[in-house]
Amino acid sequence: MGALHILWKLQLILCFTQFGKYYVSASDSVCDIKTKWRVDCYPETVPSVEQNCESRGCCYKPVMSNDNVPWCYYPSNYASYSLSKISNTSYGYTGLLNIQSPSPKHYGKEISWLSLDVIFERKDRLHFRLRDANNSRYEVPISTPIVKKAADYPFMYDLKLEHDKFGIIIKRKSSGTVLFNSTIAPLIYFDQFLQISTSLPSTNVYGLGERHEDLLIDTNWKRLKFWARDQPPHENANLYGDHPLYIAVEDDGNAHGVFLLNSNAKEIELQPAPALTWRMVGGIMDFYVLLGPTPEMVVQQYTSIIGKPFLPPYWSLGFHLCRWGYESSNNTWDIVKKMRAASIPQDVQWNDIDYMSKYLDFTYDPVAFDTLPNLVSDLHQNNQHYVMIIDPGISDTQSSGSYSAYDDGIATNIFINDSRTLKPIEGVVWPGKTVFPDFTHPAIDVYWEKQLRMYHSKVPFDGVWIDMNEPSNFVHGSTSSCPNNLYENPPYVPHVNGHSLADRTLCSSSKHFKYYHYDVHSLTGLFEMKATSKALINIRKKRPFIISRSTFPSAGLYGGHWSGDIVSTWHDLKQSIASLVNFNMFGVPLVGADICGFSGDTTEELCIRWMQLGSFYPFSRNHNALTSSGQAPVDFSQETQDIMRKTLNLRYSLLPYLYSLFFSAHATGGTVAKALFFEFPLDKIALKIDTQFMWGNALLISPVLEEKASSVRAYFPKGNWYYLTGVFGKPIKTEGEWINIDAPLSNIPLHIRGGCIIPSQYPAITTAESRRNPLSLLVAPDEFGIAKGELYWDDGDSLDTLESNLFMHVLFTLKDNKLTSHVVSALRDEELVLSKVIVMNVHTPITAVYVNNIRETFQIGEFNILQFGCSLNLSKSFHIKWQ
Ligand code: MIG
Repeated sequence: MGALHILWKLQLILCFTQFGKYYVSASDSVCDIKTKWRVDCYPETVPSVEQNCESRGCCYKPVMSNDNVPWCYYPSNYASYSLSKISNTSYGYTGLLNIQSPSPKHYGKEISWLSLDVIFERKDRLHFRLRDANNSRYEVPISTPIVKKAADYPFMYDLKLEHDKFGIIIKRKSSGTVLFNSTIAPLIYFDQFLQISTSLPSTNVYGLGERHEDLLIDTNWKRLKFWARDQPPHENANLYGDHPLYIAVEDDGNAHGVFLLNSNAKEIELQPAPALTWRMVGGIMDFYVLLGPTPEMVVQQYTSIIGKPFLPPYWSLGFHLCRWGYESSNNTWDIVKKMRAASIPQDVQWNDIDYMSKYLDFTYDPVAFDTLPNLVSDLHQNNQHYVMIIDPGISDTQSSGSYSAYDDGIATNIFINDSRTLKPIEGVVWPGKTVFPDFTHPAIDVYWEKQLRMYHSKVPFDGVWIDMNEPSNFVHGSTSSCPNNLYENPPYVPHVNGHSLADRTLCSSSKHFKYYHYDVHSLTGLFEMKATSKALINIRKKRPFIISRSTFPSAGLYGGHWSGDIVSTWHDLKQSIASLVNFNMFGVPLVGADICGFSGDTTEELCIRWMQLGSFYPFSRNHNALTSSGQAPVDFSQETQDIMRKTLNLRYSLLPYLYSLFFSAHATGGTVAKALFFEFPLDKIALKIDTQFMWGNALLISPVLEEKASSVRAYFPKGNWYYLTGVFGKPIKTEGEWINIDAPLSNIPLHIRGGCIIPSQYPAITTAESRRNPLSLLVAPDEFGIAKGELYWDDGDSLDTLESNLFMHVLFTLKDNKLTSHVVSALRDEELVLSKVIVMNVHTPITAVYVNNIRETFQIGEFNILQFGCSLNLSKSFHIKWQ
């Protein structure tokens, strides 16, 4: 090993010319690398030319092709780090890495000594990080588990460290599949340019957001960018949030995840090897590898690091209506009244920025919105809720003493400062010139709660919509531009939209209490969610409801997300599916897109199809832009209103199931809505499907996504399925196939999977009312006549019902014509009644049904559907059998 090492060094020294330039010639064998394995040595926006490639010590070989194959790439012997010391610790290993020979200084200050920690945190979760061995660097200030002692053997992974040219190789023990292998390219660690590559076991790669793209990530030389940005969603752009997690499905159907905990501007370059390269402009390399082996388990392992999703209030699973441009509280109220008169379910009415006086946060327009408090109390009297928007920009141009949001902030020095003046940095947003609260400031909670409480005493809102928190700024950097320094102009700028970190936001060198904006920019939304959540809990003493535009890992602990300014097009209708299943992977299950689209005018048909799909968004809100034509259900014809009412009634009838999924996600950290591959990772077709999705493991939603279509070509993975809409109860038995499903304008195709039992409830126009109705069970047997399901229930609005054990949890099982319940946890005061059971596809004839041994009348309908009534308190175990 030693001799090789010396030889290796010698070779590098020979490559070093006296002009301080590295030199490799493309004909050198070290440049003999297959095209698909080339790792980009010149990721800058301008194409590399031979000279500057070679001065980096890299290989230069042009390739004529349409994709982005790098012409300049790392030779196989490029200088990297060597692992010079490694020792065992109670948690795993600690090691020391030393740069083998200094790299060409293209990226500023190189860090010569790195410390390595490998932590065997759990048998299914491996953690490793690389830091500067001598100086502390910025690390993401979110709380993650601190593990001081390795998990017990055996682990699901094998780890190998390459010493001479440092590399980390992680295999899945059971299959030998290599999940992570950083030896494919040099490790690079400059102060403002960090890079590490890994091979991938397959091209089935998912996650990595926020994106407005297909579900399956393109590994054919695709670059993804991460830097929170007020960016109307489109392909190839960095959007509002940053979620550096991918999930990959291996060829044998096992799944793993890789999470890089880093909040600086970043890029990922994917290549067809398959492989990928992470590039970041600061922070440390802090990686977690999650062993699954199912995609659902990967998400649970991920949320074991970043935190499990909050439990939303039950009412927030109802239908929400919003638009920008109601213009007055009376107009807003009119819509609410029309919705009630049309008996269309609505739980929540929203207001956009037009409610404010001069767009000032924590105020309302005393003229146009004079009746706002009356509207809110009317909503409350009708068991409905009210949510309004708050933007982070605080006006700094109001007369002194007249605007406490500014005055209090100045008094406690809460705003983000300009690094030149150490005075609040000023940008421009809706109210004109504004300053920006520093949500990472230790005193932010007091300040933020005070403002919200003051406004709540005038307008008792029930939740907060936080927008513009990338943060968005209508001027570049600030009203007095940005200084010229390494934060504003780092040696390498990821290919973010706008070509500059300060574009449409604040100067990167702005000073937070402890951090530079450069490091914490993409955390703005997360920290605003956190402060808003705390404030809401203190003010309302009930479950908080927050929807945020910008998000980062851990956002799901505090609230949900909507996908921003999409367009009223069929394309964006379709793309909303990938975005909602992605956010479920990111631990933010409460997610939806603006139903009927935000900008542009919808058509009646598009809006019908969107209301149908949107009635299956975990967060279901119709929202519209300022100048777009009306798209509330009551803005359309009677026929259309009938269809929209029908689809919302369908949603409301399924809310006990949806709520159970949220409860389970809160308790176990999994998903609510998911892509088909989550349930069918071995099905090659399911791996690509993003035109359909599932609620839990039971419901398959196959929306119409095309204009003038009256059927859907839907994919049904292997198993038994039953129609819930259209021909109710009709069975499908398949080995996995595409089936044309009728979908007249009045219907969204919805199927239940054999093997599942779901609770449902008679709908009503608010959840407060639907919650009081008795429940039904829908039982869908698999090929062996077996089915399982569960129900979670609580009062729907109190804090910490899980922690205080104030919830009901019941398991249902069907086997051998017997349906039984097992009460894991019972309700104390409330009584929840089961009044009906529907069992698909029973074996006939049936002569008798016994509910807790008492004979009950029953019906057998078409497709052998068995149906009977009952009156059972769900807090008590029951057994039902038929013969
Ligand atoms: O600069 O508040 O994404 O939902 O209607 C636009 C007005 C600001 C962007 C949000 C959108 C909202 C709009 N906002």
